[in-house]
Amino acid sequence: MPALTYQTAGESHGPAIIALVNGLPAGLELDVEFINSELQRRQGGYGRGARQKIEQDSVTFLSGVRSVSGGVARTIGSPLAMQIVNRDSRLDDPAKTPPVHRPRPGHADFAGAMKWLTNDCRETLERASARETAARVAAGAVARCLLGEFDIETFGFVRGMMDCATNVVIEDDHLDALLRTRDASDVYCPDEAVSECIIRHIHAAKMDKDTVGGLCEVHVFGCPPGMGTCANWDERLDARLAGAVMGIQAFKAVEIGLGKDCAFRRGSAVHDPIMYDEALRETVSVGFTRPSNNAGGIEGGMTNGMPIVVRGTMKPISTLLRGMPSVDLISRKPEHSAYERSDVCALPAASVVMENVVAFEIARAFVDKFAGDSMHQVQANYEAYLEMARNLPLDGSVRPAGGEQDQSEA
Ligand code: EPS
Repeated sequence: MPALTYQTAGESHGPAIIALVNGLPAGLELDVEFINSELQRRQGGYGRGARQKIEQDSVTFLSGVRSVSGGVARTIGSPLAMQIVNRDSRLDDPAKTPPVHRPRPGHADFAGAMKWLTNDCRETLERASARETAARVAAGAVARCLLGEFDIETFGFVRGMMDCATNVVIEDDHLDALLRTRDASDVYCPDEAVSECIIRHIHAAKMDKDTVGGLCEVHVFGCPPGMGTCANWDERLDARLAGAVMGIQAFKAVEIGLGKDCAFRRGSAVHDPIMYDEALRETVSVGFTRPSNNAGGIEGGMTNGMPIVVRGTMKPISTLLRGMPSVDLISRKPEHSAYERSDVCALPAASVVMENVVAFEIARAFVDKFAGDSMHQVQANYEAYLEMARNLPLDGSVRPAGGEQDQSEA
C-alpha cells in the first residue's frame, strides 16, 4: 500500500490548477459539496482582491473515483486527479500577461529570476502565486473525508494580527458553537470583538496602500496516541506538520503547542503530567490523559492522544499598491516594485489552507499506521490497534500477546 501523498500543478493564469492524490484506500466516500465549500471558503474573507470575484472554484474529478452521484464520489484505489478551472486563464496571451521586470521585495520574483536566469518575473510568479493553494485545499478536504470516518475533526481559524488576538479556548465539546462564530466572521475568527479589530487593521492597510499578515491556528481532535514516529527525523509528525505549514505561500513561522514560549519556562512548567482515567478507556485516548496540553498533542514526533495544536505566522502579502524600493532587472536602475492585482490581506484564506494541509498530514500518518487497500481494512486495523492499546498487558509482560483469545485474557 503506497503512502498517502499529493502533488499539485498549475499556474495562476493557466487553464487550471490540479491536485493529484495517491494512496487513498478504495471505498472512501468523498463529500463533493464539502470539498467545494472548503474551496469557496478559501476564496473568501475580508481583504481579498478582485480575482476572487472572477473565480468560482469547484473540483472536477478526472480519475480515482466512480459513482459520482448524489454529491458522493467513491474512491477505487487508483490515483485521484482533481481539476479546478481558472476562469481568468490568459497565460498564453502576452498582451494580457505582460513581463514583470521590477521584482516585489518579499515575493518569489527576484529569487526566481536569478534561479531560472530570466528578467521576466512572470515566469516565476505564476507558479509561486497562492492561487495554487486551491489544489492543496482540495487534497486536504479529501483527507478530511477520510479522517471524518474515524471522528477526527479539524478546526482552523484566525487567531489575530498586529495588536489584537483572541484568547478564545478551543475545545471539542463546544466545536459547533465555535464553528458558527467563526463562519459568521468576515475574517474567520471565532471572536466578534477581535474580528472587528482585524477588519479595522485590514481597512487601514488598504487606505495606506499597504498589506497585513497575522496568526492562524489549527486544532485536530480525535487522534489516537501513537501516530507518527520518532524512528526517523523526517517522518516525525511535527516535522511533517511544520513542513506542510511552512510550505504555504507567505508563512514565516510554525509552532506546535506552547511553541516558542517554551523558551521562557522551566521544564516543570512546560511538560504535561500523565494521568490515567479508567472512564476514558473506551475513548481514542485509551484512558491516558493530561491536565494541560503544552505539547500540542505531539511528543517524540508522535501523537499522544491530546488535541494537536499548530500555529502559523503569515507575513503581509508582498504586493503593495504603494510599491517598495526595488531595481529594474533590465536597466539595473532603482525603481519602485511592480504592482500586480493582489489582496490587502489573505489571512482568512490562509487559515483555510492551513487547516487543510494540516489535515492532510494527519491523514498521511493515519494511513501509514492503519494501512489497507480498502476502507474495510483500514477500519479493521484501526479498531484492532485501539483494542490492543487498551489492553496493554497488566501482567508485567511487555506487549499484547497475538490472537484474539490472548488479548482478552490480558
Ligand atoms: C490568489 C490569486 C491571485 C492573487 C493572490 C492569491 O490572483 P491574481 O494574481 O490573478 O490577482 O490574488 O496571489 C498572491 C497573493 C500572490 O502573491 O501571488 C488566490 O486565488 O488565492
